[in-house]
Amino acid sequence: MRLERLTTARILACAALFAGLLVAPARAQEVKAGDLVITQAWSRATPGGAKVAGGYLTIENKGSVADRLIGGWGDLTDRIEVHQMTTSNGVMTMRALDKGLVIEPGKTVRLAPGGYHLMMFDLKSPLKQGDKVPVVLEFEKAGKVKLSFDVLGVGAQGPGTPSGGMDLK
Ligand SMILES: [Cu+2]
Repeated sequence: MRLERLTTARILACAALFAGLLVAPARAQEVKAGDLVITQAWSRATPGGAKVAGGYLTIENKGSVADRLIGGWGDLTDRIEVHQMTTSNGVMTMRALDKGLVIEPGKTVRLAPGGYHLMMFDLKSPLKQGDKVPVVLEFEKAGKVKLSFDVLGVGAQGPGTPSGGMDLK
Protein backbone atom coordinates (compact mmCIF):
# COMPACT_ATOMS: atom_id res chain seq x y z
CA MET A 1 0.00 0.00 0.00
CA ARG A 2 2.69 2.39 1.11
CA LEU A 3 4.94 1.33 -1.77
CA GLU A 4 2.17 1.88 -4.23
CA ARG A 5 1.65 5.42 -3.02
CA LEU A 6 5.33 6.22 -3.34
CA THR A 7 5.38 4.90 -6.86
CA THR A 8 2.42 7.01 -7.84
CA ALA A 9 4.06 10.07 -6.35
CA ARG A 10 7.18 9.36 -8.35
CA ILE A 11 5.27 8.99 -11.55
CA LEU A 12 3.52 12.28 -10.90
CA ALA A 13 6.81 14.01 -10.16
CA CYS A 14 8.14 12.63 -13.41
CA ALA A 15 5.12 13.79 -15.32
CA ALA A 16 5.51 17.26 -13.85
CA LEU A 17 9.09 17.39 -14.96
CA PHE A 18 8.20 16.13 -18.39
CA ALA A 19 5.40 18.65 -18.78
CA GLY A 20 7.75 21.37 -17.61
CA LEU A 21 10.17 20.52 -20.36
CA LEU A 22 7.56 20.57 -23.07
CA VAL A 23 5.55 23.57 -22.05
CA ALA A 24 6.99 27.02 -22.31
CA PRO A 25 6.66 28.73 -18.93
CA ALA A 26 3.16 30.09 -18.83
CA ARG A 27 3.20 33.79 -18.28
CA ALA A 28 0.89 34.08 -15.34
CA GLN A 29 -1.59 36.86 -15.57
CA GLU A 30 -0.96 39.39 -12.86
CA VAL A 31 -3.68 41.84 -11.96
CA LYS A 32 -2.99 44.81 -9.70
CA ALA A 33 -5.81 46.55 -7.93
CA GLY A 34 -4.89 49.06 -5.27
CA ASP A 35 -2.72 47.20 -2.79
CA LEU A 36 -3.74 43.81 -4.11
CA VAL A 37 -1.86 41.65 -6.57
CA ILE A 38 -3.86 38.78 -8.01
CA THR A 39 -2.24 35.90 -9.84
CA GLN A 40 -3.01 32.38 -11.03
CA ALA A 41 -6.71 32.81 -11.59
CA TRP A 42 -8.02 29.54 -12.92
CA SER A 43 -11.03 27.31 -13.12
CA ARG A 44 -11.89 23.82 -14.28
CA ALA A 45 -13.71 22.63 -17.34
CA THR A 46 -17.30 21.70 -16.48
CA PRO A 47 -18.35 18.23 -17.49
CA GLY A 48 -21.67 17.86 -19.30
CA GLY A 49 -24.30 20.22 -18.06
CA ALA A 50 -22.81 21.30 -14.74
CA LYS A 51 -24.24 24.65 -13.77
CA VAL A 52 -21.67 25.58 -11.16
CA ALA A 53 -17.91 25.88 -11.30
CA GLY A 54 -15.18 26.77 -8.85
CA GLY A 55 -12.76 29.63 -9.28
CA TYR A 56 -9.28 29.74 -7.77
CA LEU A 57 -6.67 32.45 -7.45
CA THR A 58 -3.89 33.85 -5.32
CA ILE A 59 -4.30 37.25 -3.70
CA GLU A 60 -1.45 39.18 -2.14
CA ASN A 61 -2.12 42.23 -0.02
CA LYS A 62 0.87 44.56 -0.24
CA GLY A 63 -0.86 47.32 1.69
CA SER A 64 -1.10 48.12 5.38
CA VAL A 65 -4.82 47.55 5.86
CA ALA A 66 -6.95 44.46 5.47
CA ASP A 67 -9.20 44.05 2.46
CA ARG A 68 -12.07 41.67 1.93
CA LEU A 69 -13.12 39.62 -1.08
CA ILE A 70 -16.89 39.80 -1.18
CA GLY A 71 -17.96 38.07 -4.39
CA GLY A 72 -18.57 38.93 -8.00
CA TRP A 73 -20.16 38.18 -11.34
CA GLY A 74 -19.06 37.59 -14.90
CA ASP A 75 -19.94 37.05 -18.54
CA LEU A 76 -21.12 33.52 -17.84
CA THR A 77 -22.54 33.97 -14.38
CA ASP A 78 -24.52 36.58 -12.50
CA ARG A 79 -23.39 35.34 -9.12
CA ILE A 80 -20.00 34.44 -7.72
CA GLU A 81 -19.79 33.59 -4.04
CA VAL A 82 -16.81 33.14 -1.74
CA HIS A 83 -16.86 29.67 -0.18
CA GLN A 84 -14.90 27.66 2.29
CA MET A 85 -14.48 23.92 2.08
CA THR A 86 -13.64 22.11 5.28
CA THR A 87 -13.28 18.47 6.19
CA SER A 88 -14.25 17.29 9.64
CA ASN A 89 -14.68 13.65 10.64
CA GLY A 90 -14.07 12.75 7.03
CA VAL A 91 -17.02 14.75 5.79
CA MET A 92 -16.44 17.61 3.39
CA THR A 93 -18.67 20.58 3.82
CA MET A 94 -18.89 23.81 1.92
CA ARG A 95 -20.23 27.04 3.21
CA ALA A 96 -20.61 30.54 1.81
CA LEU A 97 -18.60 33.19 3.63
CA ASP A 98 -21.34 35.75 4.03
CA LYS A 99 -18.95 38.41 5.24
CA GLY A 100 -16.37 37.61 2.60
CA LEU A 101 -12.78 36.50 2.88
CA VAL A 102 -10.38 38.79 4.72
CA ILE A 103 -7.02 39.42 3.08
CA GLU A 104 -4.76 40.61 5.89
CA PRO A 105 -2.08 43.21 5.11
CA GLY A 106 1.26 41.68 4.17
CA LYS A 107 -0.36 38.29 3.63
CA THR A 108 -1.03 36.11 0.64
CA VAL A 109 -4.23 34.10 0.48
CA ARG A 110 -4.51 31.23 -1.92
CA LEU A 111 -7.89 30.00 -3.04
CA ALA A 112 -7.51 26.40 -4.12
CA PRO A 113 -9.46 23.14 -4.36
CA GLY A 114 -10.28 21.81 -0.89
CA GLY A 115 -10.10 25.19 0.83
CA TYR A 116 -11.29 28.69 0.07
CA HIS A 117 -12.71 29.05 -3.39
CA LEU A 118 -15.03 31.09 -5.52
CA MET A 119 -18.20 29.50 -6.80
CA MET A 120 -19.81 30.54 -10.05
CA PHE A 121 -23.52 29.80 -10.17
CA ASP A 122 -26.02 29.26 -13.00
CA LEU A 123 -23.43 29.07 -15.74
CA LYS A 124 -24.81 30.31 -19.05
CA SER A 125 -22.54 27.96 -20.97
CA PRO A 126 -20.06 25.22 -20.08
CA LEU A 127 -16.43 26.05 -19.36
CA LYS A 128 -14.09 24.47 -21.87
CA GLN A 129 -10.45 23.74 -21.32
CA GLY A 130 -8.36 26.52 -22.84
CA ASP A 131 -11.09 29.16 -22.44
CA LYS A 132 -10.63 32.37 -20.56
CA VAL A 133 -13.62 33.32 -18.47
CA PRO A 134 -13.92 37.05 -17.76
CA VAL A 135 -15.19 37.93 -14.30
CA VAL A 136 -15.47 40.94 -12.04
CA LEU A 137 -14.54 40.37 -8.41
CA GLU A 138 -15.60 42.78 -5.75
CA PHE A 139 -13.37 43.78 -2.87
CA GLU A 140 -14.35 45.99 0.02
CA LYS A 141 -11.43 48.38 -0.50
CA ALA A 142 -9.90 47.61 -3.89
CA GLY A 143 -13.38 47.75 -5.42
CA LYS A 144 -14.31 45.98 -8.62
CA VAL A 145 -11.46 44.06 -10.20
CA LYS A 146 -11.61 42.61 -13.70
CA LEU A 147 -9.72 39.44 -14.45
CA SER A 148 -10.23 36.14 -16.20
CA PHE A 149 -10.02 32.55 -15.10
CA ASP A 150 -7.92 30.26 -17.27
CA VAL A 151 -9.95 27.10 -17.73
CA LEU A 152 -7.86 23.99 -17.11
CA GLY A 153 -8.82 20.32 -17.37
CA VAL A 154 -11.61 18.70 -15.37
CA GLY A 155 -9.34 17.19 -12.69
CA ALA A 156 -6.78 19.99 -12.57
CA GLN A 157 -5.27 20.93 -9.22
CA GLY A 158 -3.78 24.17 -10.46
CA PRO A 159 -1.77 25.81 -13.21
CA GLY A 160 1.40 23.93 -14.05
CA THR A 161 0.48 20.68 -12.28
CA PRO A 162 0.52 17.40 -14.22
CA SER A 163 -3.22 17.33 -14.56
CA GLY A 164 -3.33 21.07 -14.97
CA GLY A 165 -4.31 20.68 -18.56
CA MET A 166 -1.53 22.88 -19.88
CA ASP A 167 -2.13 22.50 -23.57
CA LEU A 168 0.76 21.59 -25.81
CA LYS A 169 -0.36 23.50 -28.87
CU1 LIG B 1 -18.28 26.16 -3.14
